Amino acid sequence: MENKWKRYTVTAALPYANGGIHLGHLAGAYLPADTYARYRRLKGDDVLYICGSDEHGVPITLGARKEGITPQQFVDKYHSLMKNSFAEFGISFDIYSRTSNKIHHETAQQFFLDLYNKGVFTEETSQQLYDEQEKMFLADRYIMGTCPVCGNEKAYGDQCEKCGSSLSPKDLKNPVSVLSGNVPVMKETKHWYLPLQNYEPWLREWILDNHKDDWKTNVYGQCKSWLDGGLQPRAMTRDLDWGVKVPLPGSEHKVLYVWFDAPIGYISATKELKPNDWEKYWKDKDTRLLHFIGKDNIVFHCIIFPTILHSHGEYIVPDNVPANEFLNLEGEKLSTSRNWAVWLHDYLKDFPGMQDTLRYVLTSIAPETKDSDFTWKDFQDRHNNELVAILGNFVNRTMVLTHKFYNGKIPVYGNLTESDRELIASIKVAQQNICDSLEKFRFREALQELMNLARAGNKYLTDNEPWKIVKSNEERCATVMYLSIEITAYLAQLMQPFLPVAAEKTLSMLNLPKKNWSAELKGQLIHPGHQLNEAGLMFRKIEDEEITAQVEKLKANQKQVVLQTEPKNPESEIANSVINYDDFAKLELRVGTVTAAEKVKKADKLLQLTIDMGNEVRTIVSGIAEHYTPEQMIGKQVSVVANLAPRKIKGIESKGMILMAEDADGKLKIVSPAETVNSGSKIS
Ligand code: B3M
Ligand code: ZN
Repeated sequence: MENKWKRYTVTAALPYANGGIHLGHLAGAYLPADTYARYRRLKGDDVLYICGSDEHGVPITLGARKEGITPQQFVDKYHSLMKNSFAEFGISFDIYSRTSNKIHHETAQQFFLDLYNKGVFTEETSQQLYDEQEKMFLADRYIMGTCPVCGNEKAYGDQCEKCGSSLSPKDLKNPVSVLSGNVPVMKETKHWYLPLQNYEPWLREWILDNHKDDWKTNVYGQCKSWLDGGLQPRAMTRDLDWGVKVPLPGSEHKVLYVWFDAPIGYISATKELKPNDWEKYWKDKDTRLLHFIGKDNIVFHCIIFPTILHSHGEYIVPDNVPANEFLNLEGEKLSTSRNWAVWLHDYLKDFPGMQDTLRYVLTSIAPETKDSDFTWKDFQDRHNNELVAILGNFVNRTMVLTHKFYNGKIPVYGNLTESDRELIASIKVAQQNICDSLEKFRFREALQELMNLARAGNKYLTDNEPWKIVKSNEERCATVMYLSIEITAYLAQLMQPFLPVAAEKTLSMLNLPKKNWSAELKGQLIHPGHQLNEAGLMFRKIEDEEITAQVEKLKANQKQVVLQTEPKNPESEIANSVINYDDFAKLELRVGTVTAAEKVKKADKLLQLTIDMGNEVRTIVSGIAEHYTPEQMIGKQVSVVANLAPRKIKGIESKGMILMAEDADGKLKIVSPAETVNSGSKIS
């Protein structure tokens, strides 16, 4: 296949420096991009794989505020955590930079000035949402409310994560400040806008006409619906102190919008890596620019950033944006706030040296066309039943037998049978299919092709049983072993983009160098007389206990976070627990009158209360025995959560819960109406 591209600029979304790297990140962007970059390098292409930490934006300032440290301390901490886990995992970035670097601030400011001087931006003074208590304009993730498109009540000011719509704070219904929980007021401020609507004809032609056939349908479909919905001007500046300063006079407290500066981070990183040579990776039409991202980043990489690049005039735009859908975990959506995630730094500790297993599993279940699910059981099964039993087993059998029969020296083979020739042809087919699939970003399919070749190898050994004919038919045995080693050699070369550690091991056992896939991966890779090195084990088995431990850890850590969200200061308490009126309205709160009370046997803290709720009498078990005697409770009016699902406590069915106020010294006091009301009165 003739390749029209001179070089490749491969980017993976810059992760926010606000946590670790989890499996969802890996499966979404970093792993497919890494596999692809490795493939291009093996083909001998000029490729740069660019990434770095995104250190601006509200996720950073909110995170720092929560931890009680400065944004700089916060990003320093998470940048090194992420950088280290990527490196240890073997993601082969050519550079992993960060957007707090000086070179990035300069590059982003210059880019902004270039557009400003070209007259690209419109300048608008308008009323924006403002938090009076915090004395701050509320942009992006500082504001939450109901998505006007899908009704999600937890949409952010810049985006609804449920339906993917790109939003402005003023689009939200019932907006609430994430900082104070207050309803914001309107206040005037000036900003610079990118008039996306003016670029709609260009975007339509570029995406809808020119990339109908080569972009993934999920990506193309999202772009089409945005374009059909009509584009709006989008502010490229914000009233904040953390970020890249707006390089215009009178803008001391304004910074560039994080989605303006972050993608330019790809360019700054390239500059940092290739100070004298970076331009051809961004400005030459023969360079293929590819953005690997998760689906929540599509609008930014397909509409906004390309418009920024295009309006500048000197830059190329992406040729493809192979965005993935989401990876779920044990049937549930990954969530960093609930800590429902498997963190890469934890994985590397628990499964040292087993990077390839995670690569294998995440590629096998890659959410390429729809969301997919990672489970620890499936992880174990795929490792034991596929990597160990198919690939590892074939390589191991071949190596061991060759050492046993020929002291590891490749024998002279005899005549080839029809089935031998078919086998040789199938190697070529596998190689071609792997390349074709990788070219189309179909990583799952490519990996399947690799495994099919290993399956064919196993079948060949089993069908021909060389161990039975080693004495009786020396020539045939030699041919079978020779061809098995030849398949192993192809497997070792072809597994490199997917399983780099295993590939390295196998090549070293085979005593072979890496081959260039374009020039050298053809014909015989192994010749009679070649000496193999010692055989070693490629993969160990994963035991049931290891998997049980992981599942337990996942659940335990999830609980920990629930406990930790106990507020450290009242401010963050409010920030953590903002709910909509609708959430509140779901609670049915009523006043009840205690008509009887007794201690619950064998439970020091519990009282069993009989409560008159007006039109019914209920039993509620409550943890107040250390604060009230049964006698004190009788006749008291209490506030009851009346629609709580019934629960058995010490064998007693408890229907509802009574509200308590906790004093500073830990004493509980019942919450009662100030004056007596009818039993069953609604609290609202
Ligand atoms: N940091 C969003 C994210 O991590 C953002 C990506 C920037 S790519 C230029 O999902
Ligand atoms: Zn929505």
